[in-house]
Amino acid sequence: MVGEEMLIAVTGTPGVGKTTVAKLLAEKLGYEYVDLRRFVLERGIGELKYDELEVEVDELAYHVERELKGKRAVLDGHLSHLMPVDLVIVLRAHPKLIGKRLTARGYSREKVGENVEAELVDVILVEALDEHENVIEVDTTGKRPEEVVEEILDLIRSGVKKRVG
Ligand code: DAT
Repeated sequence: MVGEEMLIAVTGTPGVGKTTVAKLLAEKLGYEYVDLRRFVLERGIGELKYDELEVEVDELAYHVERELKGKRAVLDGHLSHLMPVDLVIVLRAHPKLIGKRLTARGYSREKVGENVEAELVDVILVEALDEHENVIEVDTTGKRPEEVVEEILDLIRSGVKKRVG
C-alpha cells in the first residue's frame, strides 16, 4: 500500500534522473522532498570538494534517523540507499545515456568514465541490496519521468518485496 513506506530513497548513478524523479514522486505521494546534498550542507556535516560531497555516511544516517524518522519523505541522493529508509528505489539508465548527461553537465572525462563504469557493474544496486530488503530497480531508459514515476507507484502498490530477485 502506498503510504506504508514512510522514508523512500531514490538512488542511482549521477545523471540517472534521481532529482527529476524524486521531486515528481514526492509530489504524487504528497511526501516531503529532501535533497540529501542540501541536507548535509545545511547542517555542516560534510562539504563539497570539486562538486563532490564528502560526508561520513554514519553521521548522515544518524541525522536522517533523528530528523526524518516518522515523517513521510522522499530522499534524493546517491547515498540515500545507505540511510535508514523503508524502501529503496534504484534508478537505472543505459550507461551511454549516463555518459551523455554527465558530459553535458561538464564532468571531466575521468569522472564520466568512472560513473559510466559504476552503472555498468551495478555498484549502487549491489550496495542497496546489501543494506535493504525493500529494493525496487527501475530502468528509466526511453521513459519520460512521468512514466518512471507511474511505474514506481504501480510497483509500490503491488508489493515491493518481490521486485528484485
Ligand atoms: P541525477 O539527480 O540522478 O543526477 P537528474 O535528475 O539531475 O539526475 O537528471 C539528469 C538530466 O537528465 C537532467 O538534465 C534531466 C534529465 N532527465 C532525467 N530523467 C529523465 C528522463 N526520464 N527522460 C529524459 N531526461 C531525463
